[in-house]
Formats: sequence, structure tokens, C-alpha cells
Amino acid sequence: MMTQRLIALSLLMFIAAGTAHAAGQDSDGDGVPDAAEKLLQTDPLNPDTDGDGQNDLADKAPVFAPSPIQPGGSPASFHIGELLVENNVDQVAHKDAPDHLEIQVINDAAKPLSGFTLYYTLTDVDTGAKEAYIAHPDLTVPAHGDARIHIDDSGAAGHLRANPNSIYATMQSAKTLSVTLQLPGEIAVEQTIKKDAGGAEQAD
Ligand SMILES: [Ca+2]
Ligand SMILES: [Ca+2]
Ligand SMILES: [Ca+2]
Ligand SMILES: [Ca+2]
Repeated sequence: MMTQRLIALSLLMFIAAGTAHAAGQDSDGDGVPDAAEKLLQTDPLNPDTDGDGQNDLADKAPVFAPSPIQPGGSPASFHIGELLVENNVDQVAHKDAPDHLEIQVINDAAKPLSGFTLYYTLTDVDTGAKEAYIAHPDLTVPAHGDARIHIDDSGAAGHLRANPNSIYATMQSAKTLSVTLQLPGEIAVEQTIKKDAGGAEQAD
């Protein structure tokens, strides 16, 4: 990872020197060319891949966000129902769950809930490599109802975008995913799921 970052930064300096115009395509305008984003394992269409507020060029750990989760609080007014990853079997449809990550949020309160902070980490079971992302899903869960957060590469309305250069998509080893959701002033809710080895992310 560190070596990749050095290579990527060298490539950046090379481009900055005006010697490689063709390699300089920077689709998301974060200062990191698309080719270097691949080496950094960052998203070429997201200027802040891990959502921590530092753009990919400035961020010394561009696919590792520090936890935004606050300790303590009042009891959570929701819980996590289904938690699905690619190649986990959907219990209803009896086929692979199509999403990179899908989280069912169940509202235990008598009022709609919104303003969730999502923090999720991926750990490669073989190498221990870890990535961590912060997201603020545009989600309103109706009173005593449920709603789902989707993180994938579908580009569908309301879905959060998955990093296509993540170890999730590029490494075939098994992963442990830890998902933490929190509403302001409430205790965070955490759930973990394992993604089986084999089969990189397929297009939905
Ligand atoms: Ca870029
Ligand atoms: Ca980027
Ligand atoms: Ca960042
Ligand atoms: Ca970071």
C-alpha cells in the first residue's frame, strides 16, 4: 500500500512536470489522475473516496477514514435487520444478493428517522488489509417501518457509490465487513458479516 502510494505520487510529480499530458486525465478533479487512483486504490469518480473530508490527494490514508462514531448516548431508536453482501444468499429470492453491501434499517420508534451516520470497514481475512469508509446516506425510515441502504456500483438513484478499486472489488479473498450506524445522541448500532472468498464484485 505504501509502495503503491509512492509510485502514485511519483506519477503525479511526473505529470506535474508537464511531461505526460496523456496520462493526466483526472475525472473527479481531485488532483490524482485516474491511472494513479488505481494504484492508490481510490475511486476515480469520487474526490474523497473514504468520506473523511480530506480529498484523495491530501489524504495520507485515502481508503481509511477515522471513526466518526460517538461513544454513549440514549438507547438507539432503530436496529439493523438484514445485512447482505455480494455472494451471500438472499433468503427470500434464494439467489446471490446483488448488492455490494445492503443494510436494512428497522425503525423502532413512532416517528420517521433520518440523519444517519454510517461507518463501515472491510478487513481482508488473509492479509489483514483494512479499509474504512464514512457515508451519510440520504435515508428516511418511516415510523415503525424499514428502509435499505445500498452501497454498490449500479449508479441507481439513492444508492451510495462503492469504490471500484477497493480490496472488496479487486481481491478474491474472504472479507469481514463491520457496519456501524448512528443517529445523533443515540448509542451506535453495529453488526458484522463475512463475505466468502472467491468471486470479485460482479456488475449488478
Ligand atoms: Ca482523480
Ligand atoms: Ca478520487
Ligand atoms: Ca479522504
Ligand atoms: Ca482518510
